[in-house]
Amino acid sequence: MGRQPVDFSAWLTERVEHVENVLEQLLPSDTTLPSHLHEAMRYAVLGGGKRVRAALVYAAGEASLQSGTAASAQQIALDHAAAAVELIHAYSLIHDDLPCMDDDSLRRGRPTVHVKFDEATAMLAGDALQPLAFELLGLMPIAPALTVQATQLLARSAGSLGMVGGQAIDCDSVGHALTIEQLQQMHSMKTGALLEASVLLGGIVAGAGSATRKGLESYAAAVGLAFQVVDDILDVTSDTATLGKTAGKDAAENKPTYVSIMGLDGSRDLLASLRDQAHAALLPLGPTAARLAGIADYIVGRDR
Ligand code: GRG
Repeated sequence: MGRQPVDFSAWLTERVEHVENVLEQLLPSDTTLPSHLHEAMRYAVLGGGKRVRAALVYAAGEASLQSGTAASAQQIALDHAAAAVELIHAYSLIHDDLPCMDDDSLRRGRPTVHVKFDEATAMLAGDALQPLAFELLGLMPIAPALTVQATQLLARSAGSLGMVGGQAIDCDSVGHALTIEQLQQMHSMKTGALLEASVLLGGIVAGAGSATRKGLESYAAAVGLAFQVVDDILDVTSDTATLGKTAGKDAAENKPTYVSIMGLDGSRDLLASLRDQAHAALLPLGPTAARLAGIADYIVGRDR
């Protein structure tokens, strides 16, 4: 992973393919017992997904490297960190789609895991992806102190003070009016925490100093929120075929969203200001942060 002078979309395509291969190799094979469980884990993780979180890990790594080019140990560590966040994300999607949560039958344009397999297998596949993510962090060939920081960060972002806590607030809020502050709190935990952790993991693995970490944190907060604002807009403006998941669910379930609270125009204005915030946060990092800037634009402009 050097500073290839390729444009952003070529870089992103290459990184998405790369992490797909990494995941393919790091997941247990579907011939390993219990093969049904491993088949479900592979089905959930492989063959779909924008891989935004993995791209954030790699881009933040690139922005943080001292020499500009990752040594091979750092490349392996970035691969493991990128795979780990995608595994946690895949587990969250499996569980979110279960009948006891969102009860959805379509994800990434395919039947959800409990529909393709069964509910117990889907639950166990999600359960098994979590420890695998932490095992991958434990295998990073970097200074143990950095591995400890990375592990603590991922655990905190995924747990009750992060993603799972946000999901709990979301479950409790259906049918209730939320203020914009409450909505923001819920999303910063449910979706923002793992996106932010992805950025910081890339920085930690690449040995970012405190000034760089500060810039990454501020960038990550803006991008994490922007991701959710786009998600709310797309739920209203896009369709099921394009999204690969059921469109229009938020309104159908009377869920509070940015669009329901601020309207479409207000949500788009917020999005534009979050993109400006993300770009401004990267200024002190200089040209090595170009990929992160590209991801901010990609997230704001995405159509699925
Ligand atoms: C069930 C523990 C537990 C947590 C679920 C993140 C989450 C918490 C649920 C996902 C529900 C959802 C649709 C949230 C909106 C934002 C979001 C995370 C969308 C899906 O992420 P993408 O668009 O998905 O990055 P791909 O398929 O591209 O990886």
